[in-house]
Amino acid sequence: ATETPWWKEAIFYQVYPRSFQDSDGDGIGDLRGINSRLDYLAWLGIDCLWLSPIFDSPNEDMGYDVRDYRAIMAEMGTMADMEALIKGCHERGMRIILDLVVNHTSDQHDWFQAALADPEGPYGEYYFLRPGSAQPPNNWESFFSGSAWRYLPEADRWALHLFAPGQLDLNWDNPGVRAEIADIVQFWRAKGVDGFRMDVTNYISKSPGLPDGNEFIGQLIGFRGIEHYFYGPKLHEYLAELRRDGFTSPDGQVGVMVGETPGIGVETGRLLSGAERGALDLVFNFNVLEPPGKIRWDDYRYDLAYLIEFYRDYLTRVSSSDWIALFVENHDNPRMISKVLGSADRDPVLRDAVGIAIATIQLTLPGTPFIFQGQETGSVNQPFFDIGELRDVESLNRYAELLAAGMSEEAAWAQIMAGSRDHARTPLAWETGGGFTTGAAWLAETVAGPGYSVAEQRANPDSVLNVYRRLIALRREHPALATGEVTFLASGQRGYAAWLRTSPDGAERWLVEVNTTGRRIARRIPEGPCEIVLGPPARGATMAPYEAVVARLRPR
Ligand code: ISL
Repeated sequence: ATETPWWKEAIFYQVYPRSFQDSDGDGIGDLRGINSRLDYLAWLGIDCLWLSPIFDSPNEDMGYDVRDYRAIMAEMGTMADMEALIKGCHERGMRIILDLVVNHTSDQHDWFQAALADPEGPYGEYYFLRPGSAQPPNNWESFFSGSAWRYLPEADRWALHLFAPGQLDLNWDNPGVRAEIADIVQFWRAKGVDGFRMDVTNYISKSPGLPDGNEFIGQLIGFRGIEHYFYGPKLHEYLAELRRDGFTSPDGQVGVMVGETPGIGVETGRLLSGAERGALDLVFNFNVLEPPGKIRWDDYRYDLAYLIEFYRDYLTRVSSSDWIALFVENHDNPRMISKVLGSADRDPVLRDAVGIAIATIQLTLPGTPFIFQGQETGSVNQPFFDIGELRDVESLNRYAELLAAGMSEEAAWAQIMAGSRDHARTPLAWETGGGFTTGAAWLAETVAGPGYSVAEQRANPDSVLNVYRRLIALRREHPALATGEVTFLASGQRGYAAWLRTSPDGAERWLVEVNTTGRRIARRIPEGPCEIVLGPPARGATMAPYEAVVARLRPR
């Protein structure tokens, strides 16, 4: 029998380095800051850190525009700090993965500068450059507003950028580009990095000839051209090649490949992460974040029943050897508690109940959980008051675009507040009054609310944070909760969800039940004697709003 790979049993934690911990008072989080907080993450029970970008970057898109893949962003520290951080993780039995942003580079990367200087030379082939004509080469749209093409007067060329104008798409059809990327991965693997989260990795292969996008699909998805790159013709081939040439160390160990795969859907996602496919190990399936018909900019209440239903359905569609990633937040999305509760998110009773329900769902289903910094302390959306407080290029561009299209300031602001990525990017509130920096934070300090800093949450045994910690410990102690069978129980009542987790020998059985509504509802599944590990002292006839229960059942 083959051994279970480590990442199937691991709990991942996403650090947004800019906003985690500042060590030198410049208001920007840094590597020494992260290093100084490793004991907190070990205490929480984290197995693997994922750091959002820390490579040298002009930060047009907060590090997702890399200038040098082998250098550390000056504001975040030095290579020696990075080596110390890797060592610090490994000494505590934790692993660490980095963010590999290679669908595009910054326009300040040497490759792009060389391409500009000599578009006919070898570096011209590193990007998608097209002759300067009156119109952009095709009708594709950028995710960050406007055409996906930027005209470069110095070179009389158009260059493709699916994201910001300073993020130019690399031409993966060029074997030289693929070799450079494999080299970058090997460089970091040799430094001890345990793998990568791979940014928009499903976008790397584009349809030959870059044909126009279909208008209807563009309307439907919101971005014209997407059908020409979201699952491109060479995608699988390039990922398998990178696995072999980049992620596989000389000793045969393979670094974990976690694909960030927006818009991929369940069926296509399987083709990328399926155990037999030899491409990625895990993919993030973003359909979990919004129910069908909703987008991030819509102001609506997310139904926790959908979160459970999405993963139930997903789990029935993968084979028994496949493995899924479980996540509800990241640095690109508002806080989940706020999506569920809306303006009631500051009510401590509801806030705790929803935070705990989310933790329970994420930590008792099969799959690999990814927790985003601050999720574990019950963070909610930041109360921003003015567009001038925001820093994210996507929010700023979108706001300007909406106003230019004639929308009122009020309506445009409401949209930005529903979906802004800056909600999740404010600094982690370590203690009352901050604790992130001694200087002025680069983005508004988080208004956590009384009781919701890390220090206060740690001190309160019933806090969201302590529930995360207990559930993580439980999952580690009882493999039934990590890798055991799952059986969803039909209850016949909307708002009541329940599932069993069972160890292969049947000796261990766990019952999880969640009230996904803000109302008191009847408890449905009768069970004999059980030991309640999370929830009210006894299983009464009804469940409180958003109540979650984890109970150990007698073996059959
Ligand atoms: O915000 C989005 C587009 O409207 C998301 O779809 C997001 O851009 C997408 O998930 C890709 O995200 C990743 O790549 C981006 C970067 O801005 C995000 O922070 C990153 O997570 C470009 O590198």
